[in-house]
Amino acid sequence: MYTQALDAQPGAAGADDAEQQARLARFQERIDRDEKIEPTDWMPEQYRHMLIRQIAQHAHSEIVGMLPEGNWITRAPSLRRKVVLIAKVQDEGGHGLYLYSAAETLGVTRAALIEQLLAGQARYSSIFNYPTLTWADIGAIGWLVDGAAIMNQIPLCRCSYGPYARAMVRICKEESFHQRQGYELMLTLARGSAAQRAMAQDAFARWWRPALMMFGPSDAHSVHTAQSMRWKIKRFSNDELRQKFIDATVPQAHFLGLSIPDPELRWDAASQHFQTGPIDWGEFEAVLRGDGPCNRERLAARREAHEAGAWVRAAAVAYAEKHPEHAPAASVG
Ligand code: FAQ
Repeated sequence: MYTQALDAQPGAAGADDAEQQARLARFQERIDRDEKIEPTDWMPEQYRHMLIRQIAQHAHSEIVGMLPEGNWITRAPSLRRKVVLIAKVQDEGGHGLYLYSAAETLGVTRAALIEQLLAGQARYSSIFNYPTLTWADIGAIGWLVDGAAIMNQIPLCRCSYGPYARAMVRICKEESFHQRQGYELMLTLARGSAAQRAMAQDAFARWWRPALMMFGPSDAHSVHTAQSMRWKIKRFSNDELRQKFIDATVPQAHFLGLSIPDPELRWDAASQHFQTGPIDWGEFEAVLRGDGPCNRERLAARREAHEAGAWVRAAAVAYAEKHPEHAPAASVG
């Protein structure tokens, strides 16, 4: 396993200071040359922790993110919409699995990460603590939440850590399909009856600001951005990505004929960007503290699913013990 190589690497404590500095400098040179860092390569402990933190949060977000949309699978208005929604929710589950696997290459186990999530000790994206009240919310999530996810995640395909970057390539392709299905759903509603247009407008009004918050705190308050960008984990700051998303999304809203739920939104000719009114960071912090509209409900649903799935895990272990010849190659040894 990759983790054995990590265990064997010399720790900072035992290394002579000058040697450690030289090693850190060589590591940074590799990053600056845009070389990929692979699991068996030497890496600073802080780099490894930074990646585990971000990849785990990302994986948890995908898994918890299945819940708001899963809520509408039984109520999708047509067979076609139901099939598409089931496929999308399954994709999110798959993304979680690729990401937990990427995190495992850094020396943590998926079981430990899931335990942290269920214990309420892990972060996942703020956006999934909002409710899906109407069918139009499914369109708004695809258009705005997947749209924001793509804006944030395309640069992660060039992240310096190989396994994360490679996982993101496929994830981004699937997220693009998700975004399009959401936009197509909104377009159908926007071109539908007055009641459908009102439903689309209402969903847009509720999801717009939480979608802007997905990009994280403003650059002035972001704890990790500077180091993360030096290590080319993040390629753009939170505010840069938020602005790209706003500039891409406002014309899409205009095309749909929806009004932007922000009276202060305006085109700024000098900067050539749309400017929004202030973001309610108090609300963002409340959601991160666990006091968002659905935080408790989401964790309760994950715990229930985990307990209900105990027999599946037990059966898988029993099967693996009976049939070691079927074990995946990566887990042997
Ligand atoms: N929610 O210093 P920064 C998706 C935390 S996937 C909750 O700026 P960083 C697909 C942050 O962790 C969506 N917490 O941190 C989908 C840190 O806390 P810590 C998830 C947040 O890491 C669609 C603290 O605030 N995407 O949508 C949030 O440099 C539809 C300080 O922040 C990813 O995870 C937040 N919004 O930048 C699925 C992408 N923002 O750890 C289903 C990868 C910040 O010190 C349906 N992640 N925090 O306790 C990233 O790009 C980064 O981690 C950021 C945050 C940009 C999220």
